[in-house]
Amino acid sequence: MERSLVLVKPDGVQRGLIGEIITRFEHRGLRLVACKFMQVSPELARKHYAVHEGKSFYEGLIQFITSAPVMAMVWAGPDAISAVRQTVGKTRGTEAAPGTIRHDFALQARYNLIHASDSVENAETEIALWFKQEELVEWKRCTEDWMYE
Ligand code: 3AN
Repeated sequence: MERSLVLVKPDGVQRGLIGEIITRFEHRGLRLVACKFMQVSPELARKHYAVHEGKSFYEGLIQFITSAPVMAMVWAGPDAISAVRQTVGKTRGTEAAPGTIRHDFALQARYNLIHASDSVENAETEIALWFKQEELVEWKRCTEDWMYE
């Protein structure tokens, strides 16, 4: 079972897409493990996006992610990293496949609604950065017996 850190970024929150995005992951069969609505501090933003430091869009990205609240979540399931990224779609809305969240609701790169972990290793680091151990809920969805082999 893998876990992925998912953020509904400020554009998704402001556009009223939190519910739609959660619904996509719920319908996919993934299990919500943690969730919190929060204002991101510059310190957390810089740690989270450290891999992009020095890139042309880095400072703008920090400004953006700290500009308004986000919904931080952890989703779990078999192959959750690729399942979540597949449902999210490619970085640019115009390159994302039809049916993905970014295709259906975004056009460009910065305002692409969601962050989703890109590897198991990064997911675990990101989950530890955003959530305390006691905020991660251990449970099982009744659908799992009919979806997970
Ligand atoms: P993804 O979120 O698809 O994994 P990354 O990790 O390459 O994409 O980029 C992280 C975030 O940086 C993106 N979600 C987006 O908000 C922002 N970003 C990436 N590329 C650009 C760009 N060319 N211009 C502005 N923002 C960008």
